[in-house]
Amino acid sequence: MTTITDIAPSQAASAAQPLHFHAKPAPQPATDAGTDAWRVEDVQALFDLPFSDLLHRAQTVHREHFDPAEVELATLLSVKTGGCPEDCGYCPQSVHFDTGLTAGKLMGVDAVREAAQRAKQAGATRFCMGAAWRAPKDRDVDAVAELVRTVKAEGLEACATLGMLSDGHAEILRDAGLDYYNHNLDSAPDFYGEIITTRDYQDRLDTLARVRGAGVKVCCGGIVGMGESRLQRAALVAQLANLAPDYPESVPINHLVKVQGTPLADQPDLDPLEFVRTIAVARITMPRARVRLSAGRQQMSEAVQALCFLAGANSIFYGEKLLTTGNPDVAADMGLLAKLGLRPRHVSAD
Ligand code: SAM
Ligand code: DTB
Ligand code: SF4
Repeated sequence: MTTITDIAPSQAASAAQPLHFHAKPAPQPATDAGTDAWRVEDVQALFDLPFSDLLHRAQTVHREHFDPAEVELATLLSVKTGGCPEDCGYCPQSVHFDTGLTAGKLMGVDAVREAAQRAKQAGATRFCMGAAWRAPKDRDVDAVAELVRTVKAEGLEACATLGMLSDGHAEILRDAGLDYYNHNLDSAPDFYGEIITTRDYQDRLDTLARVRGAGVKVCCGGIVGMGESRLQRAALVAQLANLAPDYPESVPINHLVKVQGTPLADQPDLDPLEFVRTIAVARITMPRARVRLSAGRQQMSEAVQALCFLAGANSIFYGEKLLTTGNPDVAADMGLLAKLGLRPRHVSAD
């Protein structure tokens, strides 16, 4: 048996050194065309990394840009529910599918103020209002601008997701104090037509350009688990990462919530580790973005959520409800964060 006294000092020193196993160099954005755009094949190569290499890389990038213990809490409110003319195959709010949802009118200022106050009280710093519109009319935008002023007056960051915007709409929302506009690309360009037929990808890109043009911060992500391939997940992430002039400040990664009555209700389950990989790849390709572990957390184990935080997610939807479906309750989320040594982000909203 070898004891420590049998080993020369230099050997003892080296024996005490941790061993470092270096993975193959990981993919970087292509620069050969003089751009720093991500090629889909390079994003796919990230997806294909051994799981531990992928998570190590994502953790490293995360820690270079963020405090890894801090998680943003964003509360959602459906300010106008159901009756949407679009046919997005995942969505319980489309008129094309019978999901048993009762459509409603746009909520008033008082009810929104109360919801914002409750969210703030519970510790949220961002308040996101969702409306089931294909595209708001001018008078809808004016009414939502009033809701934005109401939310801002409570000292919260304001976000809205209202569908496609026309010229001038983003400016009205900006002048009301809107911080972020959420408009997701949702899937890869070549998968989009299988999920939605009432609009196309370019419509989404046009609205995103209007939001950017008005100087409103962009919240844009997608849904995973709709039957897309890994290559298509990579293509979605590449689209997000390559958005010009910069990638979104906020990137919600939703797991499909299967709602009875929608065409995707019986979609086979995605391997949860593939969802974690998607979070990690989003973190690596969009290092400064808030990557939000979004819809689908209620159906996810705590262990998978913990892996998502390890993979670089640093934001969640917080509060019992998403728009129309459930979300973990506040006590459960506070328990999970405490268990993981994570703490909610605090901002002093101006
Ligand atoms: N109508 C607007 C629009 O589509 O842009 C705003 C509201 S829409 C409900 C906002 C986002 O919710 C969609 O882009 C999609 O990412 C997400 N979403 C809707 N239904 C979902 C589901 N069943 N599972 C996961 N995400 C969903
Ligand atoms: C986003 O990316 N996800 C949120 C928010 N932006 C608007 C919506 C999730 C909706 C999940 C299904 C529902 O509750 O209706
Ligand atoms: Fe309408 Fe938005 Fe739902 Fe599509 S995702 S049906 S646009 S509310």
